[in-house]
Amino acid sequence: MLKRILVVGGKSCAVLVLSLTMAVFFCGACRATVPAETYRALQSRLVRDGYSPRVVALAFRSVPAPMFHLVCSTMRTGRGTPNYSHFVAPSEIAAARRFIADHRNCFREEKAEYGVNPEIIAALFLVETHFGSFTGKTPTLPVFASFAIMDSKANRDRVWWSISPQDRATWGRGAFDKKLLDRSAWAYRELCALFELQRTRGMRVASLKGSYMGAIGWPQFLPTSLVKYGVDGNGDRRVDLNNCEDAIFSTANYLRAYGWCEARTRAQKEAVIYNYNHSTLYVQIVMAIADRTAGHRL
Ligand SMILES: [Ca+2]
Repeated sequence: MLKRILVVGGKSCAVLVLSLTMAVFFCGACRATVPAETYRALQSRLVRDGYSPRVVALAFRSVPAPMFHLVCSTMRTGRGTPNYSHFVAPSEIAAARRFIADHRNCFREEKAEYGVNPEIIAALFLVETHFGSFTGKTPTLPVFASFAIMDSKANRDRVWWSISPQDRATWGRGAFDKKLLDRSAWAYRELCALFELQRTRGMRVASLKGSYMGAIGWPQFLPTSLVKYGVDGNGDRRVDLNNCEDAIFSTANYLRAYGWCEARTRAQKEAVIYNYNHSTLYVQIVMAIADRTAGHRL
């Protein structure tokens, strides 16, 4: 069956336990009263960029106070290297094989249309969310709104004086400001993608939830990737990355767009996965899972 690309897109981040812990923590911060001026400049910018004033106002009506703790946590230095090694435990490889077997029909259709091997999709889902078990409960819009308002010096000052003296010394104010300004620009693009999803696909962006860095669904796509690569895999004319079939087709679409099907050498395949998450360790573990999961029959 030909699947309809509702074009809506992807990517990840994953330390699952950390995600969950932080999601609970940050949701707690969501109940504070929000002064009207907090997001005023951000809302005005969205309207200037062409989004409906009514839609923007409605979306921000229940947005909680900025998650300064979240922003601060991303500016801590000296954080440890993530450990992905448990993902290649025999029980995890067995789970990946079982996942492919349980969704054999969907993978057959995906393979016929996109040509992406199931084991690489299964490996990504395993590392990202353990096959949809940990997609995150942090409201997505407030995450991007919190980073987007870091274009204000007053907001950066607040983060600066909330991180430790050691972190301030490691960063230096110039590099710290540059990093947060880059994050602000990134978050604004993602915020625009959310409103694009609402405008073109009717998604209710105010109700979207995901990781504490704004990644959504089984494959942990960012909104910009959802816009570009989201695919309706189950034929209900919606793209929902918390639906397994939609997640499989969307991830296949993403990988094909980044050249997976033309990649012949190991290095070429690794380069495709690197686009998904800019971490060499991540790439190595995803490839290792796929290697060990290969050999199934569709
Ligand atoms: Ca669907």
